[in-house]
Amino acid sequence: MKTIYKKKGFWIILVLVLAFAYLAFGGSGEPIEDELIEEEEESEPFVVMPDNPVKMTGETISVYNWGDYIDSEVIDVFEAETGIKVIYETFETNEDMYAKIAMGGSSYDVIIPSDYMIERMIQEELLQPINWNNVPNVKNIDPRFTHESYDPDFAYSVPYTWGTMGLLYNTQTVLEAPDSWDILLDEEYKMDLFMLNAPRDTMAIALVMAGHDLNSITPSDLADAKKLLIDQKPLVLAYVVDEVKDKMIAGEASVALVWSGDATFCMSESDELNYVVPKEGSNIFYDSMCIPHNARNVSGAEKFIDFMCRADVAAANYDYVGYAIPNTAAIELWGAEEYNASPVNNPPQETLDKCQVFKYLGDDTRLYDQIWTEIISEF
Ligand code: SPD
Repeated sequence: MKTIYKKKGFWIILVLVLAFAYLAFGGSGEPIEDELIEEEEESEPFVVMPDNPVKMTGETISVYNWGDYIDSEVIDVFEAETGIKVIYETFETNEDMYAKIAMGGSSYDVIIPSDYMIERMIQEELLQPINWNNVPNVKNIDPRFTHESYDPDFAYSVPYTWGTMGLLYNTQTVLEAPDSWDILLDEEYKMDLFMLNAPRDTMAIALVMAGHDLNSITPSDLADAKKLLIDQKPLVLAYVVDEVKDKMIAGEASVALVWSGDATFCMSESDELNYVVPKEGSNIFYDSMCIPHNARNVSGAEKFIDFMCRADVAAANYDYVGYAIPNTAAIELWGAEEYNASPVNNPPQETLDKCQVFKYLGDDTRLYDQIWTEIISEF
């Protein structure tokens, strides 16, 4: 069996122990009290590539997912186990994904939208119900994440990841830990802030900053949010999505509006970064696997979704992607204690109580889109 997935922690400990033994007793047999050699983190396997991959069958499935949101080696294992080729495409925002599907020109077998977009796509009959008999690994999904408001009958969506929006900040330049969104308007961080290039998400935070509900459709609330974002523009270094991770790790700005999974990833790469969900409240989101109404290979889609719900696969994928997962068996396998110790994965109840899920806003969505276009076009 060829090992392809590695859990952080195990190998690093082994390497450190061996390094210590060598340094302490190597050569002369005398203990040496110098510092240990630090090695790159390695880890133990979660999922293995089969020794004898099945022959490719000619069958394909097309998967449409967010950028940087799957471990490509998971896809390799799926192909080797099933003989089904995965055609994989990515999008940056729910709105981009929706536009492509709603236009009707393209057909995908599996897509991974967020809550409010799932609600919209169910209403518009762009998704098909899932046959749970063909997705037995759904048993691994924590019931706390099923029957959510956007899919109350738990018929169309299989939870993939979840998280919050918050501030990722550099502790070397932001000396006092922020607890408020107000830092996003602080002149001290002029050209030192990244904002998300995602209309619904960024508008929601602007609404909260202006003292309004993050699902508001009241024109005067939206006008306040728009003004706030336009006034903020001189402070913004860039509106970004996935690029925010490399940029924050490289220390290019002090503060960024991010999704929590990206914060987890960045914090695993840099000790200088920290994450907070501001006291005024925020968004909690759920991204879920769905089968579009016009999927060509429904049975392949079900196999893929079932595979992604397998404990070993979801654990491996979490290890790579960093977003919190709703898969109890995978969390156990990855290490529940370490997983739950992260306040990013496991926010305190008082934080969660201040977070809201986005609702689909019907025709008023157009107001958001118009405002966002004006904000971005003037950048
Ligand atoms: N790099 C992919 C990030 C996907 C995050 N989804 C968040 C959705 C919030 N509405």
